[in-house]
Amino acid sequence: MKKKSRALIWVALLGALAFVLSGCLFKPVQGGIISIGRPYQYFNFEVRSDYPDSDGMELTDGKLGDYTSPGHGPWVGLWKGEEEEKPGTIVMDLGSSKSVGEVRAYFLSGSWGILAPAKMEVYLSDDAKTWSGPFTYEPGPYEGEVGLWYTANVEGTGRYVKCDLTFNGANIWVSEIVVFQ
Ligand SMILES: [Ca+2]
Repeated sequence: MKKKSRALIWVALLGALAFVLSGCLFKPVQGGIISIGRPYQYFNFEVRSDYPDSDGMELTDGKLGDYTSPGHGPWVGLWKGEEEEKPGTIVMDLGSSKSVGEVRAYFLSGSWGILAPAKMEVYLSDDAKTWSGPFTYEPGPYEGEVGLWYTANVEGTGRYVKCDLTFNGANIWVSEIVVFQ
């Protein structure tokens, strides 16, 4: 009996947390956000030790960096990986196969000589081997110190969401990746 009520309390707490996180940070579109708290991995990136992804969850925690003082915001700084000519890649695991309608990512551009990516290409997969896509976003012209949302319109289903980010310089600074159903 005790175990059961303890489990119920945990379910209630987690439910409340999920509600607060999904409700107050972004305005959901379509079927809502399905990426908050989801794990992800970096490929062909070297995470900067001075701007680390400290808990390995900064890209799905709902917090955005402040582009006017980049040193103090929740930014993850990414150097080019070993294959310098290729994009850097982030692969998120949604936990199960889900329909995906949109993927957004928030980048720093213009501060400290850091430029947002030249483009973002999104792919979906159920096994992290065979990918559908790309669903591509290429930014228009921009100037000044800005935080930029890149938005790829996606149509498909998958458990894994892959973002290929083409460098526009030596660094990419990213603060959040949001997947909408
Ligand atoms: Ca974040």
